[in-house]
Amino acid sequence: MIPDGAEPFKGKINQEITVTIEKEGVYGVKCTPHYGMGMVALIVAGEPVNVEEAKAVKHPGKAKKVFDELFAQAEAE
Ligand SMILES: [Cu+2]
Repeated sequence: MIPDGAEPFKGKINQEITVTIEKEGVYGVKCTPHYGMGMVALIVAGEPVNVEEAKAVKHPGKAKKVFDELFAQAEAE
């Protein structure tokens, strides 16, 4: 769930990471051990150019519900 040409990023457990977003669009973020429990985030940088592709991604368990809520919230802003 990142725009075309954007760099994927990955942090280690319990370590802060700093990411500079270079390409506009939406970025899905998941906590690997708690993904199925819905521990996910959505970053919207500039225009959400890849939102339809991002919405088409399938997610396990509660992650789907949380992403649906995050997309609805992003669209309401
Ligand atoms: Cu987690």
